[in-house]
Amino acid sequence: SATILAACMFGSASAADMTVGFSQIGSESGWRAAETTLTKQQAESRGIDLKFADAQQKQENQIKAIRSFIAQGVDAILVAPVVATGWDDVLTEAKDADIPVILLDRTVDAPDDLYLTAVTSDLVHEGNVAGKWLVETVAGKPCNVVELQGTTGSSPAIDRKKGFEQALSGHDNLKIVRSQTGDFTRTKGKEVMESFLKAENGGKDICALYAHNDDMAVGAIQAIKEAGLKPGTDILVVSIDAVPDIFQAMAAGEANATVELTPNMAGPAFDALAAYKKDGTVPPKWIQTESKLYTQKDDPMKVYEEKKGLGY
Ligand code: GZL
Repeated sequence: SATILAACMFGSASAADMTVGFSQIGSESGWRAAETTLTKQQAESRGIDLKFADAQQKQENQIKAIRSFIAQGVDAILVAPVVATGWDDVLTEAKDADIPVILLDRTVDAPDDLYLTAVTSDLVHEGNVAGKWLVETVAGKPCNVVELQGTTGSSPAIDRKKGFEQALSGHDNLKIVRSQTGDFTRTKGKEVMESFLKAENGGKDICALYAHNDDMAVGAIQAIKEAGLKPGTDILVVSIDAVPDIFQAMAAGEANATVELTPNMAGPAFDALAAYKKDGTVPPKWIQTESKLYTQKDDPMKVYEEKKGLGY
């Protein structure tokens, strides 16, 4: 847009004089809510005027919001894309309006010249870390696994499933016997886990739960307890995000492992944007955030306290 052009021509501009539109998925999980909080804090601390739009997990609302940001002539747009497909047209409209788009925490199946960069973790790797932990923990014993998938068609649901299955391949003692979406929410995670328990001999035939995020795991833990079983011992629980509540569950012996996903995707995004605006520095197409395994051995209540201050 004109502002970016001017800044490129005269340099010296920082992010401070930018207006940025943020199309957020919704607040389906504790992690998502923390990402929103941190994005607003990061914008505030950098003097960025952030226009925020919550899509209630509907792609059509995200597309509407992006079109409105284009009409407003914002300097840049952040998008956390709820699903991976269906973005080509609206991203082309942003490109034609010379407005850079940055993807947060999820990717899209679209030509990569339609966005400036994507700030995400390695979602396949996260599933792989979770799967490897389970392989090592069951150590060759037969183990029927149930899987709570993330939002259908989202890149985390696709990639976390892929990574987990890669880790289990070659270990025939581990079998995924049920797999269904819990849409990344506690409520749906509990509901679907209740159906898994009923379908698997009251849960007696289930050895482990793999949930694509901690919120579904926390809902499932409730269902396991209501079925009279002990989560964390009768049924192992491994998930992803490392939100505070999973560490409380770990401290209570009700969850076993989680793979950390930072909710601060906006920091690297705004840094890339400021450099791009200041002197046209083009960032890599993928800015990867770290993934770290936490287990009950990692002093869960200490981690809980640390996390409570970080946007959660
Ligand atoms: C993953 C992110 C996922 C989180 C969930 O990058 O998109 O969305 O793991 C959230 O908690 O709903």
